[in-house]
Amino acid sequence: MCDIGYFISEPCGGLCCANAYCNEEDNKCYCNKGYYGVPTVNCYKPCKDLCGTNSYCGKHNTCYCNDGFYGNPYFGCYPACHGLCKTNAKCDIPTQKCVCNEGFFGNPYKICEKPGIIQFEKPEYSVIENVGVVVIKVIRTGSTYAGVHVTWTSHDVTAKQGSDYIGSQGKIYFGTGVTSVEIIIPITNDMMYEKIETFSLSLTFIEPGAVFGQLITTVVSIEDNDAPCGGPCPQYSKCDPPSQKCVCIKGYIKTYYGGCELPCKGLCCANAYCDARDNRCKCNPGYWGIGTVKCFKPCNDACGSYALCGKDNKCYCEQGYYGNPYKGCYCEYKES
Ligand SMILES: [Ca+2]
Ligand SMILES: [Ca+2]
Repeated sequence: MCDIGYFISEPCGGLCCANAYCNEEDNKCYCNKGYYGVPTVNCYKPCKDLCGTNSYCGKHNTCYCNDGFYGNPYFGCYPACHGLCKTNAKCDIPTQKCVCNEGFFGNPYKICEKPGIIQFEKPEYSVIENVGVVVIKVIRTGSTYAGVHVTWTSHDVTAKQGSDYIGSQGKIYFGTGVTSVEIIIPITNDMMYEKIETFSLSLTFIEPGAVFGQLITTVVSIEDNDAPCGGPCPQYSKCDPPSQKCVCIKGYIKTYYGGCELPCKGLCCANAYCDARDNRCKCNPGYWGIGTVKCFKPCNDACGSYALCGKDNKCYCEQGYYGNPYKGCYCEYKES
């Protein structure tokens, strides 16, 4: 029972609403911890305690994602692209998809790299004509992520497109992960002797995703394997490069049948010569004999003055002269 003059009074006059309490010290209503509002009217949990992870209750008692977080704040907010963007990649906020940074290519969820470099493997190639093809390698270093088309063009130097090799232009494709692609150029085997012939190949256009390196031109030499003059020249002849015909070597002459042989077949004996007019051996002037057998000086050149060599190869004094024809003849007869 209360003393006289007193009556039961409820704390704070019983005015505190639900989720509020009366503070005995000042006899005032306050919202319970974690509740907001006017404690005599309505105490409420912000946003009805519905905000998910990484979100907060803001204006109009509405949930909002924390700064740098995205998604539905009532179901929980997540960092940009769920934090899945890897090296050299960033999150595209509107789509929440990872993309490679500008100038980089690759899989943004794994790695993005600088564009691959495409160029010829070697500055020059050599091929033997009868091999049939030359295989020219184009290589890619660095990122191999992008699928890239590359075009090439050929240029004649001394070889001619269409007759010495086939292919004026073409296109090659580097698929993802591919580091090397071959350009195969057919070489014409013309079976004709010729000098080394050359042509060049240039890379001309490349799709984005890769860039050209330094080596975008290569020179191809076609080495001839055809024999000079179409094969070995006959005996005593050699190939004349300008005309590509076999010609007789020095000192030899052409025969009626196309071969080469020594003048007079080389049968002339000493002190004889081959007469080009009839290809026969003749004794040199002042010599007697048969050009292919023996040529000799008449009487061995032993006749003295006013003496002549006879058909029997003996010396005789000229008519009207007397004496020893080997020592010299005299006009008058003298007892020797
Ligand atoms: Ca050729
Ligand atoms: Ca040839």
